[in-house]
Amino acid sequence: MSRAETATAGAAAERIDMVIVGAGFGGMYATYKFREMGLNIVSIEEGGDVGGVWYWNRYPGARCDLLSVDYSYGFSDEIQQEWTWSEQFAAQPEILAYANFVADRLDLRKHYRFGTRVDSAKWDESRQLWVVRTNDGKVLEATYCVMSTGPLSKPTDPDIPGLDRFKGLTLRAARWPHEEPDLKGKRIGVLGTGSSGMQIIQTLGRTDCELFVFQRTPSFTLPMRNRKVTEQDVAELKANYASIRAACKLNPTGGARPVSTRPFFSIPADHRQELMEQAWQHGGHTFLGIFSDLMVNQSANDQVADFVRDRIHDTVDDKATAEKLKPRGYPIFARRPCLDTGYYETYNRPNVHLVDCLEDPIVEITETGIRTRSGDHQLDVLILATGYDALTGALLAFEITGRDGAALRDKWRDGPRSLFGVLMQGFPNMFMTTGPNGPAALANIFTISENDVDFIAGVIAHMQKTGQGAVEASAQAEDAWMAQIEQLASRSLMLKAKTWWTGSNVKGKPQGMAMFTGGFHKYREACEAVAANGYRDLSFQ
Ligand code: N01
Repeated sequence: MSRAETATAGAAAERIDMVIVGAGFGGMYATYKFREMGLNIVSIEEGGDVGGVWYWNRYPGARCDLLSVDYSYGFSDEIQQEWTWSEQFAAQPEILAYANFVADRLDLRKHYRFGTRVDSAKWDESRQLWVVRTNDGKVLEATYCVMSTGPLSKPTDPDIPGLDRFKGLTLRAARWPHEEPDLKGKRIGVLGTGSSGMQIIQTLGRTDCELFVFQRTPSFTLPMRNRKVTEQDVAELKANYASIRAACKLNPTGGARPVSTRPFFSIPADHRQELMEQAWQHGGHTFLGIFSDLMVNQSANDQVADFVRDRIHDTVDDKATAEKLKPRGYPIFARRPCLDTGYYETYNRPNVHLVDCLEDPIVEITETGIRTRSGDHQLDVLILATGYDALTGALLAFEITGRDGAALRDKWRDGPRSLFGVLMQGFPNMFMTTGPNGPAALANIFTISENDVDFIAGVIAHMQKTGQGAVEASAQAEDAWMAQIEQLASRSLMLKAKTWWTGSNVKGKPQGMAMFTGGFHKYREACEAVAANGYRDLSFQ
């Protein structure tokens, strides 16, 4: 198909086969895959270049807490052979360099319109195409839309009065400036102690500044124990990529980390202790994989949480501070676990001060700092690491209108609904990658993205072969998938925490587990089963 100009509501429209939204790792792979299929594509990205979250999140200490080997594409052997990671857990500059390397290697940039936002996408039933309007006044008319907008791309500001009043420098973890701000010798307040906040705190805490940590809910964190990748590691990795990638597809995490089949209480108490000690020393997410039932057995979960609380007690010199840092009242791993490098040790430094906002709540932000119930904390810089309107936020940020004028916002009023987080009933020819009802943030984003894009490519190839113009999830298949998500989640302890996983971090957002908790391997099997039965769960026109 070739590009052509048509007229839509007065604006000249560009007719293409597919619009892809996002230049994160999902959107980049989609851009490559659908170009290779011969589709005429335009990819849109709000940021100035490729990288998605890694383009925006340039805060001090930003680093991935998944192993580099997992956090990379497996679809191209050339790419995995040509690229060499320097650390087991890569830092943001190296991940961004990887995104740029892939974009150069596959010549992806020529398809992108950077610095551009989608304002609306509307399905035109009579012409069976999407009319997509962007903030530069342009109109695209596309047979297919692929939304690779990312589960964590719409940051949220804290709901605290006075945020606009602060006269010092306000920085957001998720929108960190490209020019490094001068923080030397400053009085810095950090709001938020999730993965972003912790990385900032452990990094800035070691520099020349006075750091005030405003902690509401303490998070659990495990030692990362990062190290440089050796020449031998690289040789082994490059020789074994094929089997590693194949194993990832069979793994609930979509990654290489082993996952135990042993329930906690099936193991003698002294051996359990030994396993936890070993996993703690080994570092990374190993700890998560040593028992099979941590997310369904509260007593097992309590004992593992106690083990971690004991490590906090051992590490933090001031025992009153240690008590404040100990997470309580929710199961360990029911909020996304962080991996740190000396996070708790940071609080042994004289320039790092913990403000416990459960005991001493924030009242307001003033011109000169943060006022808590006990008094004023004077600050030069305020860093917001206060999280995201996750999973659905980026898609609901603009207007998506499906068949019969139905708004996505209405369809998702009580929470997101779709088949696999990929297709939606009522929204023909619109696809998502790492969408909200897939494993999204619970498994490796690369493995999911590759699975989703390949699945969509299969659907489109089937449509081309059978001469179909439009596809969506059948109502029955979507309902069955959503029922499975609900049933799996009802057994899990994940619903017992206040977290972005369940939408409870955003005021007014529908609450509940929107993600598939059955593991990446089961998710992949479900997608493959639909393809294997000739896509009968989908509805074609
Ligand atoms: O966000 P979060 P994040 N007053 O939602 C606090 C990925 N990620 O950006 O829990 C006071 O986890 C809030 O407190 P509370 C990863 O998947 C990965 O850190 O609501 N505090 C919480 O402490 C991660 O899970 C990497 O009580 C307020 C914090 O802000 C996800 O991104 C690195 C507040 C938000 O924590 C999100 O992590 C970074 C208020 N009014 C991120 N409002 C790696 O790979 C919010 N908070 C390492």
